[in-house]
Amino acid sequence: MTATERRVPVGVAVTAVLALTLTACAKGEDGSSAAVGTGPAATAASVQPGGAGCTLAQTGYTKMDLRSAKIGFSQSEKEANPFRIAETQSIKEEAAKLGVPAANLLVTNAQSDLNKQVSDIKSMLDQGARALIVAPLNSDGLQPALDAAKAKKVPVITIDRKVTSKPCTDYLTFIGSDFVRQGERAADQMIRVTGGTAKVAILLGSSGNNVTTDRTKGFKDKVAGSSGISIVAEQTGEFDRSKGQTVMEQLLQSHPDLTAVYAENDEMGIGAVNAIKAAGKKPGEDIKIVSIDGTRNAVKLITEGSYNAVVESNPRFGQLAFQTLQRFLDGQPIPPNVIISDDEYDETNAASKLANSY
Ligand code: GZL
Repeated sequence: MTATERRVPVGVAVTAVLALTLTACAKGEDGSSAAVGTGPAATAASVQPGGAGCTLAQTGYTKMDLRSAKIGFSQSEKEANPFRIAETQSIKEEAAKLGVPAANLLVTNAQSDLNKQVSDIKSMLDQGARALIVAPLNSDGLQPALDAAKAKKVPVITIDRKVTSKPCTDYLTFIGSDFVRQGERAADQMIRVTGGTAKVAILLGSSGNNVTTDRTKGFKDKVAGSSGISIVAEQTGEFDRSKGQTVMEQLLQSHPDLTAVYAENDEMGIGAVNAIKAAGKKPGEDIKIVSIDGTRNAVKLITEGSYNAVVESNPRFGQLAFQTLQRFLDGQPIPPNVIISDDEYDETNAASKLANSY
C-alpha cells in the first residue's frame, strides 16, 4: 500500500456518490481544495456500489435554499484537540464560502457530554435550524435528537463518527473515514518502523464510539499476522493529551521493556512523547510511536525524528458535507456512507507534506 492511500471508485456507482467523487476529485488528485489557508478538504474516496440511495422524495422533506436557511453544526468534543478545531473551522469556512450569513450558522459544542449534545441539537431545532450537520460523540444516545429533527423534517448529516441509528430514516448519511483501515495502516507503519519486532502498548481512544473500536480492531488484526509484534498493554487515554501522558507514565513503569506505542489519536501520542522523555528515553528511537489524525504537532515531531508515522484522519468535512446536502436537496440519491480518503505521513514525506497537516 502506498503511503498515500487512494481507492479508485470502481463498478456501478450510486450517481450521487460518483458525482461527489468526481466533484471532489475535480479539486485535484491529492484531495487539495480551493479552501484558502487550510489543508486539503476531505474528499469521497470509495463509491458505494448498489443501493438506490436516499432521495428528497423518499423522505418527504422539502427543498430549501441553503444560503437563506438556518443551518446547525453540533460539535462533540471541546476545541482543545486540533482535530476538533480544524473540523469546526472547515464547517464555518464552507458555509461562508457558500454565502451562508454568519448569523444563520448555529454552532454548538457538547464538551464531550452526550446529554448536552442532545440538548444542543434540540436547541438549534428550536432556533429554526432547517438542516443539521452533527459530529456524534458516541455511536448511541442521539436518537432523541434525531427524532426531534425528523419530526420537523430537518435533514441530518452525520460526520466523523458513525451512529447506530438508521440512514435515510433517522439521519441522511454518514461522511467519514474507514477507521478499521486506519488501524491497519497504522499497523503496517508499526511493522515497518520496528522491523517487525516490538513490544507494543496501545493508547485507546474514548469508549462508546466506533472510531476506537474500529481503530483497535484494524490494528490488532493486522499485527496478528506479524509474529514478532506483541501487544503487552492497552489502556484508554480518552483521546486526550494529558491523559495519554499519565497512562504512558504508568505503562513505562509497569512495562519497562516497551519498545513501541500505537496511539489511537495524535494528542495521546504527543502525551506519550512527553512521558517517554520524562523517563529518560528517546521517543522515535528507543520507543517508536505511530498514531492517527495528522495534526501539525505530531507531523512536525516526525520531521524532528521524535515520532515515526501518522495516518491521517481528515477532519475537513465542510466541503463534502454541504455538497452532499445540496445534492440531496437537488433530488439526487445519497448513499448511506460516504467514505473519505486519508493521507499518511512518515519520515519520507513529513517535511514536504507538513502544510497539509492541521
Ligand atoms: C475521528 C474522530 C477522533 C479523532 C480524535 O473521526 O472522531 O476523535 O481521531 C478525536 O482526535 O478525539
